[in-house]
Amino acid sequence: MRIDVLTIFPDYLAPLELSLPGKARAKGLLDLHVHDLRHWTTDKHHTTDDTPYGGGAGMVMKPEPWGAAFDELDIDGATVVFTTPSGAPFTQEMARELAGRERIVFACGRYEGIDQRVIDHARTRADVREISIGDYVLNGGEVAALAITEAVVRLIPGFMGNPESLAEESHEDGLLEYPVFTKPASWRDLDVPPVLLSGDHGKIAAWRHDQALRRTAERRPDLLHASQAISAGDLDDLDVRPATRGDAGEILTLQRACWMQEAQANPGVEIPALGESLDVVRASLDDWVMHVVRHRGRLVAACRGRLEGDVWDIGRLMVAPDLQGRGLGRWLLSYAESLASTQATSYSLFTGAGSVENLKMYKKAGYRLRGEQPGIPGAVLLTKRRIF
Ligand code: 6GU
Repeated sequence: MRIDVLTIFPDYLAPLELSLPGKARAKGLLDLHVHDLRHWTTDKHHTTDDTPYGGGAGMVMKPEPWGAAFDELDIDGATVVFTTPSGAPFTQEMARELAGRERIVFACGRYEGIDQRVIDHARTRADVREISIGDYVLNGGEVAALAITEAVVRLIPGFMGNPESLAEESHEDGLLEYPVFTKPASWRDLDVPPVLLSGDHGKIAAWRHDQALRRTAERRPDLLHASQAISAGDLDDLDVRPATRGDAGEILTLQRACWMQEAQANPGVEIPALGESLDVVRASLDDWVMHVVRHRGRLVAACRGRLEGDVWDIGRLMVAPDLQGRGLGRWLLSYAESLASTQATSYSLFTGAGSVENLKMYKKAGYRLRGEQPGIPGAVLLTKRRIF
């Protein structure tokens, strides 16, 4: 594989000479070239930026040096990666795909970005990707090019001594990695989990899978598919998506079915979800982020959330009565948490003071009782701090 990096800070890419990419170069698997974009400027100040047409803050990278660099580096047929915070999020899947390319050219943007015509022009000559490495802003795309290169190069066939260790790593099977331990078996009064010393490989594999699931549910519920919450094999093909107005009728039907048992568990308590009309349910979809779960077309579960100050308020967590008790509600709760906007620092929800099963599940999921829910006699408020 040949990689070219175009940047106005070539020194930033010095680490590429080291460690993993360095090893790949030594093995002859990687031919790496870092170029200073200023080489293709024509004025004596080596200018690479200018003010934006239409006004606005910051500077924009001018097209001419990029064009000249693309011509000299002959990008035709290559994969050109523009690193930009407005790109598509970089994933392990993308790394795998890029590892199969003959030639990658990284174009590292600085300032407020690169003149759009540079990207449009590159598209006529090369396979263009605009990639971001996360939801935060760096001063330039150099660190991103470094990160992407490291993730890609270690996947080049023949690079890794032990290809199995690639397959077992975090994200490859869609779950976070399980915790790992080494000798000594006891250290500062902390013991290695006994199952790992048992020699029972079946038990060890089951424990690791369980740990991976727990971690993923806690830290990255967005990676979990609902079917992983369900142990009985007959409930695959779950489809989760944002609710639309067309779902309102089925939501109303399901919520009446689900809150009926709440009415029985909390005699005399007024339950908002039971009394609502179709119009109220329909209108609520504009005020809440509601998602519905379908199993082979049937609406079987739903939940909703919205921001109240810095609290992500979760509600209408419902699972069809015939499908309860399989972990779907627990999964849906972490899914509802994962929908929280970035400003949320905690989650809140309420349930009937007499809803023993709900309370058990919420407490297990880390929620603490905060007393009565204001405005709804007989209901209790539960909250949980968000872990970032
Ligand atoms: Cl690729 N570039 C910049 N400047 N900031 C970023 C990024 C890239 N990815 C996340 N933040």
